[in-house]
Amino acid sequence: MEAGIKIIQYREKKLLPEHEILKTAKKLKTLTKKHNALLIINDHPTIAQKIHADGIHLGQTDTNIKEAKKIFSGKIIGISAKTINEAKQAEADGATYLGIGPIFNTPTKKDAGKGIGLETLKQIKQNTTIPIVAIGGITKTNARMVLNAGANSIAVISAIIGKDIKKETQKLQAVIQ
Ligand code: TZP
Ligand code: MG
Repeated sequence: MEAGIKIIQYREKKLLPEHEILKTAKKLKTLTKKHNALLIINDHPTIAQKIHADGIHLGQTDTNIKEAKKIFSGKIIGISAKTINEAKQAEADGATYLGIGPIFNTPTKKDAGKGIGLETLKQIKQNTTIPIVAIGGITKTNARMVLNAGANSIAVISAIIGKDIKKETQKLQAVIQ
């Protein structure tokens, strides 16, 4: 966040006890608030509610978006999509933004499937109106192309994690500004 990251998604895929996830989520809420960033919680609606997260991110097989809208009224609801139809449906259901990807092949998410590519991203952009957050295999080398293809913003894991996060984030910022 010191390097200008505006949104953090807490993505906890390990089978941790709920109180552990809650503890980390609370810490992240304090940190993001301090830095004027938003906190989105992946997969854990109850925890998102408990810590008053700014929003929730759901996959195609997670909590039904219509249900989520009742619980998270007024909050950000992001939906993952990898096809035009999924994206259009998510928008029609009331998603706040679309998480589109993987754009490129990535080893970070084993079950993500093959990268959908920039052409599909472009087509999804042409068929939807809500903001697109592109994810999957995005680095400082291809980030500009992803934005040019229609993404409003990018989400990254391996491009910054396990490295000098601040430095790598600044490099990314430099190519996307
Ligand atoms: N969803 C689609 S790809 C992906 C997620 C969570 C992983 C992105 O990780 P990386 O390291 O930025 O490719
Ligand atoms: Mg999920």
